[in-house]
Order: sequence, then C-alpha cells, then structure tokens
Amino acid sequence: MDGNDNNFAVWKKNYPKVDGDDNAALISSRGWTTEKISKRSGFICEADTCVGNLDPCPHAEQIGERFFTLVRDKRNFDAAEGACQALGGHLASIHSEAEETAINAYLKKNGNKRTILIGGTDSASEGDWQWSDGTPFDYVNWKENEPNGRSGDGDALKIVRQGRSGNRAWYDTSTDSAEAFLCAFESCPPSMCT
Ligand SMILES: [Ca+2]
Ligand SMILES: [Ca+2]
Repeated sequence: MDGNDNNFAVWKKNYPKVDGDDNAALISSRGWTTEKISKRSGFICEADTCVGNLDPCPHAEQIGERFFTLVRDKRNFDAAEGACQALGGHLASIHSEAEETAINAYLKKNGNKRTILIGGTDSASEGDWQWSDGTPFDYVNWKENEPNGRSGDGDALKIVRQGRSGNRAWYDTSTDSAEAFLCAFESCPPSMCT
C-alpha cells in the first residue's frame, strides 16, 4: 500500500473493530470489514507489491468457521485429543448434516480411510454423549442399532465410511480402534499457515 489514499473509506457499520484481534481489512458486499488474517479467503493486491500464498492455511481445510485436519495416525481417544490440543484445537465435533457432508468430502480426498475418530465420548456417564470441545451435542448420525456399547468400552465415537461413496455413519467404539483422527480449530493453527 502506498498510503496516499487513506482518506477514502467505505467501512461497514461498526467497523473497523479496534478491540479484537482482527488484523486485516476485507471487502464485503456491504462495505469493508475486519477479520483475523488467518480467516481470509482471498486477497487483492496492488500491482508489483503482492507476496503471499492464496491459501492461508494449506494444511487444514476450512469448513464453515472452523479448520479441520486429518491426522493419519492410530491413537486412542486421550492421545488423539491431546495431539489436537497441542495444536490449539480439539478432536472434531460435528453439528449439522451440511457440515458432515463437507467433512466427508475432505476425508474422501485425503485417503478416504474407513474409520475416523472424532471428539464424541460418553466416558463420563454411559449414554450421555459429549463433545471434547464442550460444544452442544446437537446433531447425530448414528448407524442403525448404534450406539450399542458392544465394542470394547464403547466410549469413543468413530465415523465409518459406508462403501466407496464417502458417506459415513457413526458408531460407538473402543477408544483405540480408528485408523486416523480428525482435529478441528477455531482458526488456522500457526504451524499450519504459510
Ligand atoms: Ca459408552
Ligand atoms: Ca458400537
């Protein structure tokens, strides 16, 4: 930016925010806004001065407001949740059919593993399912006759691919039986940014 045109501004009402951690300006259809730079979806540069990567979070997939990363490693629930927390997130929670469809598309293009551990658990109270990120357990996609508490301790939740379609259904399962696990983050983890 050459700084010559700072008298021109079309900020949307209530912007720019000065008290948050927003650090980038965005053009929206209703005026300029601010946002955390990690959430930007694209950018416009002045000629000859642009250095950057068009994907600000290349090692995670943005779905809605969150970023998801598949870790192709077999770990039990506590170790997988710890690995996600070490990066600033949690094992993934899922809150709608649309979100699950997008997650399944991401999993399909990342190896299409059959069994994926996510953040659901009923270890605190049998049958009382909770997400490890503390969000409401407000959507389910249990397979018919699941959860049945029959696989080991049955206190973890894995999403299992149904045939080659990429569609998945949920099973309660022992805490160590999935091939990979899915982490979710509120913003792009710094280690996954460019
Ligand atoms: Ca259980
Ligand atoms: Ca089961």
